Amino acid sequence: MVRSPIDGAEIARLTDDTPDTADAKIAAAAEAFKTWRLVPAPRRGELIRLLGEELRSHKEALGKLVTLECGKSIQEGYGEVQEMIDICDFAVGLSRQLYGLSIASERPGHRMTETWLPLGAVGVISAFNFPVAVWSWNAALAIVCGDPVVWKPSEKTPLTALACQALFDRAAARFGADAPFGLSSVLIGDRSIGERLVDDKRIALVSATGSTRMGREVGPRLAQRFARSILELGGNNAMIVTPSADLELAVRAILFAAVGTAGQRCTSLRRLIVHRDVYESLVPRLKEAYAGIPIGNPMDSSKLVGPLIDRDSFEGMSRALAAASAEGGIVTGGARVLADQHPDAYYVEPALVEMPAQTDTVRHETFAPILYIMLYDNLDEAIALQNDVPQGLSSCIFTTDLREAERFLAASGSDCGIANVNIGPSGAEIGGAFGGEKETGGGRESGSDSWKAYMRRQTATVNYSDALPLAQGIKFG
Ligand code: UN1
Repeated sequence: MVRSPIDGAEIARLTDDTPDTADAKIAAAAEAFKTWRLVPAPRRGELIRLLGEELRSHKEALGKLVTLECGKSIQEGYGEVQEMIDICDFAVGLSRQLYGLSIASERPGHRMTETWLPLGAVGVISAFNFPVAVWSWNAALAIVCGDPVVWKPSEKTPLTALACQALFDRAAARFGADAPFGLSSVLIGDRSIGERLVDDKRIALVSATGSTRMGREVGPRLAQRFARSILELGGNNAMIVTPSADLELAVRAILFAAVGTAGQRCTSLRRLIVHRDVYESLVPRLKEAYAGIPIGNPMDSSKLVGPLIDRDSFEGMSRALAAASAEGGIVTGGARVLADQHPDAYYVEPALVEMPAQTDTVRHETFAPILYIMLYDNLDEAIALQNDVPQGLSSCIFTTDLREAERFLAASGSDCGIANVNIGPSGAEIGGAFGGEKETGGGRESGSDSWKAYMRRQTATVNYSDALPLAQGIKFG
């Protein structure tokens, strides 16, 4: 049963895949690989171009479905579909740029190259909070790289996944007969279906987005069978606000990053590290801005904060606030609202928590709109605090001082996969590689050269001479 977090009402009932139907989809993907890998990459790009067209013409409907199913604001629902369109455009260009290398051989009459070849069927496991974009980052690249995709969406958001599959099927029908059956499919079900995907030898790579707890299970299972993984796990993203920061800009960035998507992005701002000299001018402004945030039905475009995904999530938030307050935190906000109108939905006031130190609760990722605020006196201390968490996804500094900005980006600066200056930690563009270090899992998706993870590298040496010189000058016989 699928429920909308907007009011808790049932919106659909779906039949789960059985072990047999899941097996058939994985088998079809493995079979599809045999022909799809031979289709020229620019032609594979044409399919993704058509998918991009479908997404463009259905942006509004799919954006609304995203909002209905996961509860993010309608602007962010549309933004998520735009992110899918962007990655399709990127992948189409990429389909003509899967460049290898030509390497100088030490042997006369020899030529060395490095070529990128299709890898095999790819499994995608995605979370509820970006129910469609994360699939598209993986699928658009994988398909251009020659790999079929089997997608296991979150149990909380299967409808948007089926909608994407329907759009893909339309694009494939327009593309023609060289799009094989099984090139893209969706597995509906609980974690046992996900486990089948992870453990199946026919799946060459699994790209999994979710909690660190999930990654700790998926990672070793894949390693056990020497399969590849792309892990996008928890984040605990911070902003350092320095004395020279443009505070007006900082407040706006904090609001979007900390309360957007009701704090349920892996890139959401969770920690604010504020210099003592600006603490008194920033924190009261922030409290004032928080007090005016419109909370409510995310389909109403005047509301910026929608509901949490479910009751568990609300309970997790309440537990974290109670723990932070027991550790000396001063909590502003955090109460449940609109409970009379929506007894089965969980709308909350975003919370600010002024902390005396970076405690265990702060170091833990709670997937809810809680922003912990801490003080600092010098930049080294602030960077140390920023890095002293288990996660390493995104980070940022607000400063107009060039030296501070560069120190933050240097080898001894932020240890995250994403480090921004005068921009919040969330809302990355698709052109860059997306992902992070430490317990975030180390994977990279989306832009830059992330495509290489979906291909196998082949080093080839061709001897066009009539001699057989050995490398390293070895004489053999
Ligand atoms: C996620 O929350 O899993 O940078 C992905 C961002 C978005 C993607 C978030 N482009 O916030």
